[in-house]
Amino acid sequence: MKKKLVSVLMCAAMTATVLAGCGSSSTTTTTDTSSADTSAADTSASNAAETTAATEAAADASADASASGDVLTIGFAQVGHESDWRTASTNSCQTVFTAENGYDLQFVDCDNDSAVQIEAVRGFIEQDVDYIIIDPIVSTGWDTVLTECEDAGIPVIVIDRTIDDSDKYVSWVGSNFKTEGLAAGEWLKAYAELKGIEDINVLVIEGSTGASATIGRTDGFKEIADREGWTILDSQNGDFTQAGGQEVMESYCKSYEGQFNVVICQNDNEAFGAMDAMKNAGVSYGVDGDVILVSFDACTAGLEYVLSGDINADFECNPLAAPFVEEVIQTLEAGGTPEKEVYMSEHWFVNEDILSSITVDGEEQELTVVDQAVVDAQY
Ligand code: GZL
Repeated sequence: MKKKLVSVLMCAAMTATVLAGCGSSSTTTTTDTSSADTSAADTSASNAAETTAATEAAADASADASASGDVLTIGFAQVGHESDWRTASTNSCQTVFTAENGYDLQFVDCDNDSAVQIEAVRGFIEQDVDYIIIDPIVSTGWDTVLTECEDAGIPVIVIDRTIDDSDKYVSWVGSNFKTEGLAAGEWLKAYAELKGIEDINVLVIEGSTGASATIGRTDGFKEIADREGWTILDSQNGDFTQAGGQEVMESYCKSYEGQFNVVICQNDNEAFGAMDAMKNAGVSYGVDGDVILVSFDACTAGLEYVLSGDINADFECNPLAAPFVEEVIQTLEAGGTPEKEVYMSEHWFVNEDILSSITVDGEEQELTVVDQAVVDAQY
């Protein structure tokens, strides 16, 4: 018998933040807060404030649960521990779904193994948890186990990466990965024009094969590359890890010596590895180098490299989904219907103050020049 909260306050701030600009394009808009005219530090602070408001509102409700003795058991099947982004994502959930907030979090690190992740979800069904959270390692192969969750009467909330072969889940909270890829392409086009760079020869270090983040970023960037006639010399899997990024970049430095002037890393940890490989191969990169280096995630360490000029531009993917997942759960507990899609707010970070915005999918989106305050405010 599932434990139900006896008394649940509706969250005071039922906000699912959808930014009109900065990388979010949503088919489900409940709150539209544009950050187009505020600095990133202010916006990061306002995002933090929104997150805090969401957390406080939901925590008030869940604190009632704790006080009344009702505890919600949450099963969370996490991708793994491959990157700084993943650590921030895990920390977000472990900070929100605590005993004092009225939760019992059953956390499984699936170590980037899809079979382990499917079995972790089956384990949650056997445990008869109240809710299941999944960050899907890959986007397919989910309908069978999601049907088992549905048959067991356990609501599923998907975060971050998407599930593309089943809709048997209540809500998805995450980012538009294709928009991130498009933004990287549009920035590169505008940047190259300003710098008078005509020939663009790109090497891509992709994320994990089959991950929707990889698929979206690859498709988005390639759309601009095809439109602009750029050459993508190669595109290989670096598995979202620093070791993977270094290994692929070492191979690229041998195979494409002197042929490339742009490297796209699909997350910061790959970029850290690629920097080591290029340094060892005597290839200069960044604002003062021969190779333009672009990354995704914009974790704190990534923004430090943007500040130093080692990374030219970093396209954020926001890992702090847990407060919005808690709002979904509290809505369900109160008998409400949560949004099916909740898009996180994101920013595009650059080193040089030579371009104020780019146009992505017809929307003008602000670029944020990184300073120490921006780094300090990051996740
Ligand atoms: C994107 C997320 C990706 C990050 C990587 O939402 O799934 O996985 O970009 C992480 O850092 O490994």
